[in-house]
Amino acid sequence: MHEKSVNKTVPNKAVHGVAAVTTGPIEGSSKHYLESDSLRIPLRRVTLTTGEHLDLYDTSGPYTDTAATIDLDRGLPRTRDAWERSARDSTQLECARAGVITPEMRYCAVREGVSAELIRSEVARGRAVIPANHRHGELEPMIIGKKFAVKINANIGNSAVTSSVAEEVEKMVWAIRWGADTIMDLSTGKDIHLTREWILRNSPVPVGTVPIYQALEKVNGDPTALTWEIYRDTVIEQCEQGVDYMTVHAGVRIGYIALTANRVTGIVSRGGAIMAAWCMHHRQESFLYTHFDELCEILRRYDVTFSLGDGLRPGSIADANDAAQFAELRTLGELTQIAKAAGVQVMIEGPGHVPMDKIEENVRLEEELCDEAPFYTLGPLATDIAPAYDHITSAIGAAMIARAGTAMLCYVTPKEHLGLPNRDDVKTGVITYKIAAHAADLAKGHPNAQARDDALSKARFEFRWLDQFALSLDPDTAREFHDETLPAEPAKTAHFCSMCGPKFCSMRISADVRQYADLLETEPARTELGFPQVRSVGSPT
Ligand code: IRN
Ligand code: FE2
Repeated sequence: MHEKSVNKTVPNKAVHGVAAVTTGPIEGSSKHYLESDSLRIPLRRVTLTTGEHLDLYDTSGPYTDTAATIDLDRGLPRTRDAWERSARDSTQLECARAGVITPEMRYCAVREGVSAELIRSEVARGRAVIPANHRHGELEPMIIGKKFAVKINANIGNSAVTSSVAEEVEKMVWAIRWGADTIMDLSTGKDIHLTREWILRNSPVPVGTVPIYQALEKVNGDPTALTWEIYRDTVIEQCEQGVDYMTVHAGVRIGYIALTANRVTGIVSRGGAIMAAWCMHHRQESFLYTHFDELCEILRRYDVTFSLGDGLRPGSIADANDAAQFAELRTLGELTQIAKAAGVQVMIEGPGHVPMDKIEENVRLEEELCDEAPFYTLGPLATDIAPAYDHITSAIGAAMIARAGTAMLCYVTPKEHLGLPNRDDVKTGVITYKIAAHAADLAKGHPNAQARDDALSKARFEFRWLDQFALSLDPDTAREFHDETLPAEPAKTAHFCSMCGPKFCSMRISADVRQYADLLETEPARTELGFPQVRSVGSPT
């Protein structure tokens, strides 16, 4: 039922459809590039009405260039193919260990505002990953690790019921416009290979997948008919296309399944449930676990990063931090060692649904068991009682877990538990998660994070409405809300808004307070009230 609206927004024109998604610069920003050693790193420049500007990390790809459009058939230029090839036969992890700084590392260093050496050492230590398949030439590399800005992932992809290829590419472009650092194509319906091909050829951000979904399509949805060979061939097919990271639920071992028997919500992971069904039917250990070495060999060849899946994550507050969840985590730790020994980059997926008091333990255990491999969590939702608002229930947990050291957050949209997200849900999910990630960056003292808050606060205090919009995560909605009551142009510099009206605006009265202070006639009077000796009215500093 809820899927209906999706098909209405964009005509189902399959591959050759004309994109209906917004491209071109974000309101109040323009695209710039930083040239550094033959690399061209994008940034988003917010030019303020004061003449100053602020440069922001830019995930949006060429789509926010002036007059940019989506050209589905042509795809993005494969700029990365021309980069020096030293890293082409090995992984970022192997290069980092050998002391080699790759172009991808230099690219990430400029984006993060840190030294390339810090990037290299964090990758070498396995505490950060650069998901970058050798075959994803369209990629603008990025790094995931707790020393760097907290990243967010947006899940897109069709289901058997709804959505076309063009729509999925549009969702990707839309998600990165608002700040998604990576996207995952979770398509399960028809045209899986084609959908992924078009997403990859048009995506400047890393693309992740869950290969077991496509493998299941190949056996017509019957988990018991899966085989290692079918799975392996699917992984190779996706590696060849350029997928940058893959969720592999290899920690769901047959012996752990009974631990979920008394849970309130059993196994909620799709991949986890599929593998549990296979193990129980065949009464055999998971082929993902028994063939893990071979899987490492394949991923190493392309430098595809493992995202070790949390197939036994808690799907309800009642099940958080239980024996099944932590048994799997221990196995993920063991697999992390194997993957890293094989030169493959690894991150670890985490929950799920977790009450606030049990969140930190998840990070502590993950770091201990998995040798600080980057943690990548789905929320977690801090309560179960708000379907239709699970972007919020989960952003609460996401902010907390990111502050505790999680490197990437998988977004949750308002449609979670209810239906496939449409374009608006994707934007809401991304903006909500940017809030969680940025709040964590601030608390962690990440360089650059606070500059944006300070600039916005200053604009707010000085009634520079246009600057306030431009600096916000969602300028369009901020302006729309403001203009709902005060649409006239002069209101863009007015010293009040319709929330309090002119007489009750605390910021305006606060400016008066400063003026009164400046009118205090004698220095002793100033000193008595504790004001500094000299200051200028409305000084922005
Ligand atoms: C992230 C952390 N834990 C799970 N995820 C995401 O959930 C994962 O990256 C992928 O997008 C999706 C996999 O869902 P299942 O198959 O585990 O339900
Ligand atoms: Fe859930």
